[in-house]
Amino acid sequence: EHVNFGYSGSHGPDHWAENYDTCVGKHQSPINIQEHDVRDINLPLLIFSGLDTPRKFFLINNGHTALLYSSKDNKQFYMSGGPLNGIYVFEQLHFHWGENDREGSEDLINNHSFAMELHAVFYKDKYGSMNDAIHNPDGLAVIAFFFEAEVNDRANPLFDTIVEALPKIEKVGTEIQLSENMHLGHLLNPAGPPSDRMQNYFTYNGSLTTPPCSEVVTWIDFKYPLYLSHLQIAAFRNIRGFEGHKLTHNFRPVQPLSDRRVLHNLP
Ligand code: 1SD
Ligand code: ZN
Repeated sequence: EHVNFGYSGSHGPDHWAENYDTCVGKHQSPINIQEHDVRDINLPLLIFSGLDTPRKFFLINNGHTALLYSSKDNKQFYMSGGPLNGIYVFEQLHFHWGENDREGSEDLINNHSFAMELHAVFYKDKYGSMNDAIHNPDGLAVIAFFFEAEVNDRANPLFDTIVEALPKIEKVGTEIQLSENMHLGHLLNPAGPPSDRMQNYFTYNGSLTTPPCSEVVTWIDFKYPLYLSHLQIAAFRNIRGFEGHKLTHNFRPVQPLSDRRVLHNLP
């Protein structure tokens, strides 16, 4: 197993630029979103299509995160509108977490770290694939959901299928098909689309939060968090990374905002 990057020690974020120049770029992610510095704006409606179809999903431990993807022939989950020009096709979703519930998100809001962050990665349809899209400034769009630990420690049943499958992908490179077809619409938007919740987001131009840190991502961060129980979040910390240690944290520290301005779409 070849470790190309990690989250601590000699492979940690401070060393990424040694192998990947872009990681010291001026428009990197994640960032700390300061609400008093954002510009309120009314963007066109952010539109999702194909959210309502339950799909077969695969869960994989790639050594950096737990990642879900749907079968390749199945490209019916699209996003458009909002800050985006053109149509973006869903590729995969994955998670970032920390050693405890007080850290774990990549972007912060008013210096606040959430316990976890979900990224659903989309590439621009006209570029045809993730690999080609990544070479274009408007190539990718990532929607981010923050998670808090439920104060009453209630589990979120919508995430049970994923959480229960995590022990089966403990080792790097392992992959399983989820036992139940998943309904992304329910998972990401329990209130049922379209709703104001999905129109209340921050958006800015940034990068992949992992090497090669390409500055090609339109970030869309939903303001209101989702909830999981403490135990559901803790289950993610048990999957293993490259050296066989538990992957206890996999978030990149915040990067300078530089000359960028974060927009806040008013629902
Ligand atoms: O960390 C992910 C990485 O796993 C990969 O999915 C990449 C896209 O190729 O995106 C980054 S992130 O910026 O979505 N965290
Ligand atoms: Zn991510």
